[in-house]
Amino acid sequence: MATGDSSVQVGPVPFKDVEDDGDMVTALPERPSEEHVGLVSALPCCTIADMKLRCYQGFWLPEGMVPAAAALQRRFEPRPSDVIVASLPKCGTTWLVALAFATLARRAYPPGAADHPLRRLNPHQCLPFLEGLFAGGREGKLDALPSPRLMNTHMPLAMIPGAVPAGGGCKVVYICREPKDMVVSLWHYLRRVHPDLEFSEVFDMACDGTTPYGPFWDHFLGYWRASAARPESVLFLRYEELLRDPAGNLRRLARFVGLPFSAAEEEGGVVGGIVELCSLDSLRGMEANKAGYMDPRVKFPREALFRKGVAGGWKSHMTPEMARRMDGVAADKLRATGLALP
Ligand code: PAP
Repeated sequence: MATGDSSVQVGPVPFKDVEDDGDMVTALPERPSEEHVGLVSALPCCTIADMKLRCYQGFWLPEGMVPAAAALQRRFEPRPSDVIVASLPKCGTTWLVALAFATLARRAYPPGAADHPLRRLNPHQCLPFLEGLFAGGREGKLDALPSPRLMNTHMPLAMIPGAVPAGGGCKVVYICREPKDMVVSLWHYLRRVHPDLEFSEVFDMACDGTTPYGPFWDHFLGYWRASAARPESVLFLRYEELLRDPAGNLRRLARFVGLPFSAAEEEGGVVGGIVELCSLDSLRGMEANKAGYMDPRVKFPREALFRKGVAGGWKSHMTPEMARRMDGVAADKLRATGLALP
């Protein structure tokens, strides 16, 4: 399905501008299609806030995404110039998506431009969501996009083996977050639609590895190991580092994708302009992020993506015992891997 690489660098274009399905750009399929029901229903199942998860090859995927995982494994063929933004939900996806889009598209859209796509679209509407397209049989839409394509996924690396095979593939930028903050963020998000959801329920599932796309440790590790083995193909970023030094990490990102900021851009304030455009306050203030839903069927408001945006918020949600338990799970699973969490 992959087409030849375009030598003319015109991408990335805001996906919503070329996608005719309106708000379905960010939508998840709720159920697997008829032809996949047999495959999916045989898998172990659990439920979080009405969302059915199925354990597929060791990862707990929203059940509508299982066929997408199988299809991605079989059919995803990246172009060498592609960039994939990857993350577990609630680890800083929206922020990284915005930063990556603003960086790769800065020639067409300087950060100060009044018509910048991030001033009229939610960041997620700017990128195709890989599994959303593959789940709905709409992956052909990727073929029509100009290079370089910028895409987004929550899938573990094991589900997109074509992304970084030895000696080929494309570039992947991953963002990792302190898992205690991730679980707090996930709970706040889910309770916008399920107000009775107990924090302890989401916490227990995270410790058991059964939150969406988890276990979190295996998700982190897949990308971590690939970044250690092929640093030119996988950039492993951390939410806490991005908070501490957004400009420094943005420069890393730009160098990694082969578009380092020039001296003229540095002098012209482009780095600061992108950091400012993509800051939590800036994005939260955009009309496109104040109204509307991530998915017209499941009413998660877009504004729920922009909450506190801090490191260490877990301290006001977890008892010391809960924190010890989750730290213990992470330490146990990550022991001797070289991956340390903040
Ligand atoms: P997603 O996976 O559903 O897209 P994601 O963007 O990864 O969600 O996570 C949302 C978290 O990122 C929220 O964290 P919190 O609940 O702990 O506050 C949100 O506030 C934070 N976030 C979103 N945009 C930004 C930003 N521009 N800068 C810093 N943090 C951000």
